Amino acid sequence: MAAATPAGDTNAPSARTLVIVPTYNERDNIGRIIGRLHAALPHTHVLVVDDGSPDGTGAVADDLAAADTAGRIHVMHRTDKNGLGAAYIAGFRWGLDRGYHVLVEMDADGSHAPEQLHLLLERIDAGADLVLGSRYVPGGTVVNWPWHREVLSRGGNLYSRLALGVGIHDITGGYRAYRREVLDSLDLDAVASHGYCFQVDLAWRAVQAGHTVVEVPITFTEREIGESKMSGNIVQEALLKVTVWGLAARWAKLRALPARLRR
Ligand SMILES: Nc1nc2c(ncn2[C@@H]2O[C@H](COP(=O)(O)OP(=O)(O)OP(=O)(O)O)[C@@H](O)[C@H]2O)c(=O)[nH]1
Ligand SMILES: [Mg+2]
Repeated sequence: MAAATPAGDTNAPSARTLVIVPTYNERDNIGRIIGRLHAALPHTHVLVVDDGSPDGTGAVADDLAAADTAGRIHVMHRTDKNGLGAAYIAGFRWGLDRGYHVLVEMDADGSHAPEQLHLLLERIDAGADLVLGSRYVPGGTVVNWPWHREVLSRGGNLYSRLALGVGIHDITGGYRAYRREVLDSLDLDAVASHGYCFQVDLAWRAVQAGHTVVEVPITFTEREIGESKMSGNIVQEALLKVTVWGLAARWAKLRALPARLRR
């Protein structure tokens, strides 16, 4: 499974990279995104995690896998639509069981440019544990997003940064690369978040476990084809959970202070 990275290194962690792409009704996107990925980084493997898409995305992915003589494309078929978080957890387990060293999250809708994946992988190879593709650090951009989506996203990130007290600018973003040790160290069974909250949840767990989390600027482009699965429930879940985690962390810090300082 190890193949030379663009720099010709077969020992770098990124020589064994699995890109996990969760799909729900992405039949017109999935072939494009995998084609772009393999044009940019031919050595990467892909796992499509399809939740029984009614539009037949799963069958399209199967055809792509059968046609890839290099055996780089894999498909997991799940019967129920259980949200992005559950799909990623299943994908992580699959990849960890098969010995991949780096596990990447990437949307199918083209919002995350495969041509920029090397930026994330280079940081992993340089020693980072978790690399976040970030829209909100210098050099990061958002293309074609309606203004209300950007306001919501920026607001959610600002709130998370303040509530959790972490210096991460794009903790809700879903373009990231994990060194396998990060996922091995986390209790994946305990992660029950969906949507954006899932992203915050995992980054927060990684920070708390003492892993090195870094951000690299990316260009995020609004999906051109297919429908968004974003909903009000997803926003509510994130707001509530981030508040609870932030309060819990502050409470734990306070309790750790000697009694005389608390008075
Ligand atoms: N397997 C699986 N994939 C999902 C589910 N919900 C969303 N996805 C996929 O997760 C990725 C992100 O979903 P999007 O609908 O693009 O959500 P988003 O990026 O937050 O929203 P937009 O910015 O509006 O596109 C896409 O590849 C979706 O097909 C789900 O329940 N199961
Ligand atoms: Mg999207």
